[in-house]
Amino acid sequence: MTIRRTRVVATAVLAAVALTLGACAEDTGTGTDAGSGGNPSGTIKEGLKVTFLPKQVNNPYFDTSDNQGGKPAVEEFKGQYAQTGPSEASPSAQVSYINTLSQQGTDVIIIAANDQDAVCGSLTEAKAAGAKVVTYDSDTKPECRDAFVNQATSEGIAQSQLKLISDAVGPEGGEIAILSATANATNQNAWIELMKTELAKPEYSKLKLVATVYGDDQDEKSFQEAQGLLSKYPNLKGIISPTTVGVAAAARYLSGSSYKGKVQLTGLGTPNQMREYVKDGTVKAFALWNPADLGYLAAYTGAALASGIITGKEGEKFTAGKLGEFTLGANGEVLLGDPFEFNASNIDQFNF
Ligand code: RAM
Repeated sequence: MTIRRTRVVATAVLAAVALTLGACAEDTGTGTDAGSGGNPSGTIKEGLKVTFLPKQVNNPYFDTSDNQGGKPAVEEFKGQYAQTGPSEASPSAQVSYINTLSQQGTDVIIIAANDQDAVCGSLTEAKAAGAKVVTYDSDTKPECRDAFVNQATSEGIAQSQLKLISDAVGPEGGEIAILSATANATNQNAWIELMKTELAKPEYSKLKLVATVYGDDQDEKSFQEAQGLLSKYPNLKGIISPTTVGVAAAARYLSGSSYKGKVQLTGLGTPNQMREYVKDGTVKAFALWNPADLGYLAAYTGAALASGIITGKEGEKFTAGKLGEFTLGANGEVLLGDPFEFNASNIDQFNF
């Protein structure tokens, strides 16, 4: 199911578009640099070897982005799809996988980086060996890859998370905490910094961030960290968990505890993992984008690079199959869209 782009804050519009299929690709570039190095009228080469390297395998979020988004895209342009990666999202765990992909002559490596620096050396070697490197979900430093496919702006994600917890906690406010993924995750760290900026706004003056803890995108550790937050901060009113693994684990903990419905929880979750907790009253609303669209767009971005249609410069344009035309923004960034809000009224319409 494709989620049409819409702002999480525009709830009236949300309800109306929740079921609308079809995507409207957005222009993200300035258009001032026409991207002289690319060939916009070129076509995607057949037979490209495209491999996805997520933060970790066996995470439903990445199963959806890669197997339900990346794979169909690669099949559309007649390439060879694969997914590989570590079972734990630790900073250097992806290095040996990158080296192997490089040795195998992989044309496109699509990576959600566990650390913005730790994978840079091996990615730079892979690029020197001829691979095109696309980051998706979680970026590296820009010089280590050719393009970054961002699921939504970091500002938009931070704003949605704060609005959701503020609405759930209510006007009295109180103490809140963040349960994140790994301490090195580029994406979560960017969102957390911007959540802190957002918290300084007058409308959130009654919310007080008392702790940020890390569940490392492991279910059991995330569960324990949620439990630990409640024992350490008995007045806690809400938790934001901007990770699909963390928010599902925290929901399971709260749902089976006396805090259910009293301590509010929001975050970034998949509808399938969160459905039961929305229905049992543990969670009022949470957000995400469509991970399959993210993987689909990342595959087409890599293919456009490997086919010389784009080179990674701001202003270059390419077509990403059913998602339409995209324009590269500053630092080779391609933007998928806006975060989307899931709640009791729409969660049954989604299956991922
Ligand atoms: C987890 C990962 C991923 C993040 C989502 C929201 O699956 O940490 O990087 O984007 O949550």
